Amino acid sequence: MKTNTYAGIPEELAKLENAKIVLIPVPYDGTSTWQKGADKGPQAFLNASENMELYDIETETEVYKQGVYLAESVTENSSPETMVDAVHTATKKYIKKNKFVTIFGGEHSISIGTIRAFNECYNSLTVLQLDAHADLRKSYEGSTCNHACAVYEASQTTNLIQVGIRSMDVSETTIMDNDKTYFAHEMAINDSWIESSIDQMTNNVFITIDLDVFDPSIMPSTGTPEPGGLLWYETLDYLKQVFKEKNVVGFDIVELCPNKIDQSSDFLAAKLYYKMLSYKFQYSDAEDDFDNDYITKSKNNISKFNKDDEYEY
Ligand SMILES: [Mn+2]
Repeated sequence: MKTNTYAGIPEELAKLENAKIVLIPVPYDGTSTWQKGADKGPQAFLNASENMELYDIETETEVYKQGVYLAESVTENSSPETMVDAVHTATKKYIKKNKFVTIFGGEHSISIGTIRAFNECYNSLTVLQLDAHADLRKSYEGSTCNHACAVYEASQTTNLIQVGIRSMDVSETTIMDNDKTYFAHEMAINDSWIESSIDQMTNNVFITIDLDVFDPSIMPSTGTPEPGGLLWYETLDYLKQVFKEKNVVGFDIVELCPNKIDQSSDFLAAKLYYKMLSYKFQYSDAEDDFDNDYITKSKNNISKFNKDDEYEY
């Protein structure tokens, strides 16, 4: 896959030593239960990115000038567990190189590895999950690393906030924290979720976006589409606010399941990724040094998130 630079940017800006941003593709689709194809997501995303204008009108910036290094794809797929380990290792490696680390999947199980890495490098981590599905099962089809379990570990070890949820199994109700869950049917009639969810975030926020959080009318190319999802501008307004008020330490985008006939979803994913980078670096000059402020915590940070940590900076 690694034949070009991200979005066709000049090679000088794509070198690891010059880049503040790292993009790790994870073309993994080992546990999906409905439509297969999330393994094709990263390539479709990269193809769409190459055909995208690189000036962001809204922020009046060209964020690619901060430098984007396209890392080697994580292709380990002998088991869900070894894939998660490989994603964890790659993510942590680049966090420790003081980069702004982003990951493009692949199905949602890859986020078990990305979240674990960020949680080991940041105190009081909030995980903001935008998703149609709760993904809170402790294990599914014999594995704790199934896509249906994507945020179970995060629910136990981080300050997990779930936004856009509209599909779940009754067994997940016992794990879900209702105070920190924003259901799509409620969001549709009352926009208090925006302020309320941001108030619940600690300063360090990792964002995991399952593209099925969007309405299938604008994002049909995903493994498990669900009606009643988020639209483009409300999502951007929300993300813009999160980036402005919090220290977003990284993000992943998952579950692009490309469709040869309609490529608009690939472009939505490409634009979403670029918008998020634009919001992150909106106020920093390309010449400014970047410090991602990571810390090294004890390796197995599996203690339950401390409620006293909430709202603290
Ligand atoms: Mn998901």
